[in-house]
Amino acid sequence: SGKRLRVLVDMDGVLADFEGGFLKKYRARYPTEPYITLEDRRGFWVSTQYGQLRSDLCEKAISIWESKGFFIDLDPLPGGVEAVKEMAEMNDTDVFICTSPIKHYKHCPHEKYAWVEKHLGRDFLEQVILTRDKTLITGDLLIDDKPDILGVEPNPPWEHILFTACHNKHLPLSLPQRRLLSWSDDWRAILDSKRQ
Ligand code: DGP
Repeated sequence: SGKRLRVLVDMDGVLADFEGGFLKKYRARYPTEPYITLEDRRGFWVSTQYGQLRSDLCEKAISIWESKGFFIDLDPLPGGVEAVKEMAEMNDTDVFICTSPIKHYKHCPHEKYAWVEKHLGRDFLEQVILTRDKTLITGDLLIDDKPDILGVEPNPPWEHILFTACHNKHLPLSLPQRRLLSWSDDWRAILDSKRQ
């Protein structure tokens, strides 16, 4: 009974391993440059932390995700594809992948669609939302690894569930924010808590 539940699921850092893919390709392209281990990552913006390590490393970091093949080559994070598929099969549940493309648009938007087709199937392309402003999208839940999700709408309708990632795992949770520690955590209970 009640209305349908709408779940928005972020892509990079939630379904696709952006951080692992970045580090692997950065080290391959710049083998003699210093790097930041995933254990030492702090802050959402990779380029900011690399710029703090040495100022010229900011643009070297950016060059990695602006390269052809970066987004399509990202590995799925453990359990994410399976969880999203299961969610989509649940009664009274709509799932959308809600992801912000980078502004260097040459490869990223295309490869995000290609990644969804590859890992979730062609029919799942219907569920893709590309937006730079997630506050404009309506939903009951937004599962996202970015700690601060801001935009032009000051009161977004969704509850943000912070998905744990290397860059946010040390952050104190600003109550009443809830976390999903991984896709092994109880995401079904979080969905159930929002049902009427
Ligand atoms: P989303 O996860 O949907 O909020 O998208 C954010 C995108 O930005 C995602 O592809 C990761 C990427 N990203 C991570 N660090 C940086 C950075 O320092 N600069 C830029 N431009 N993008 C970054």
